[in-house]
Amino acid sequence: SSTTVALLVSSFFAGFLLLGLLFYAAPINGLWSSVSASIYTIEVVNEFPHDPQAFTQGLLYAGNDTLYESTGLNGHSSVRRVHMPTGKVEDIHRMDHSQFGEGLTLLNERLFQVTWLTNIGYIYDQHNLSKFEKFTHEMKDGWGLATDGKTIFGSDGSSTLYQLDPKTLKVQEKVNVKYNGYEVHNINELEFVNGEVWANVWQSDCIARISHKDGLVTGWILLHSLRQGLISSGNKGIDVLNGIAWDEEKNRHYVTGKWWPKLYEIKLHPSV
Ligand code: DDQ
Ligand code: CA
Repeated sequence: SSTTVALLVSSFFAGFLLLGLLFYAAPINGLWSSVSASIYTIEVVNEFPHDPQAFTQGLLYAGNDTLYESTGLNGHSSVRRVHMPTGKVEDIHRMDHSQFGEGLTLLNERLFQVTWLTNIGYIYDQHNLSKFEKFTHEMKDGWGLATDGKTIFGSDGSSTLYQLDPKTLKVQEKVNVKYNGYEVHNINELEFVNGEVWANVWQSDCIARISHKDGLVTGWILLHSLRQGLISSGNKGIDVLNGIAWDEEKNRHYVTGKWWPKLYEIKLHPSV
């Protein structure tokens, strides 16, 4: 009958309307964007000694159980080669008291380091840390550095993730780091991991996994258990989580913090 036809037609349109509303409203309510980033918890698979005097600002793994580390604070800043299993400092360049060491990355046997509150950086010979030269860069400040072997990623404490040309140190690209439409500020120590950029977010116990192409945060790694564990076992004076290193060959992830007595090898577990 005609009423059945009218009912069918109207319910068809009502269905359309509902679907339309859902598609329209879901992004506004964050229904989709909130599920777009994965959350990871961690498991500690190994722990190693770490110099509790090191105010860690840059960290990287160079193969052969060797880490390079940059430390901050005026009068305590350094670049050092560290034997990972023992935490023993094998070579150290102590920086001038006026300098505050920050991010560090290794490319073609050269260590690039930036410094806090300046546009000045240094390039060291990986095999002889007392051999170095100076450079300047165009970021607003020097916080984190990392590399994929071609380009240098940099952070300056804002939400900007830079890409620098390793030859000229000029900015080639920059993206805004965003999660759920919000800018993520305080992007700090960096690591290039398997096509992504991982970043310590200063004063959080979290690492953001960032797509460097568009700046979108694709995942959050929650590491609060590490700092809390250290504090509850008596290390009251430690500072924030900072320092990510990746062993590409064995796909191992290492993290530490400023004045932390330990370096942790961690495994990620996806949650929710
Ligand atoms: N940054 O690592 C977040 C880039 C800088 C940390 C600065 C910590 C301030 C320490 C206080 C210095 C007092 C001389
Ligand atoms: Ca790093």
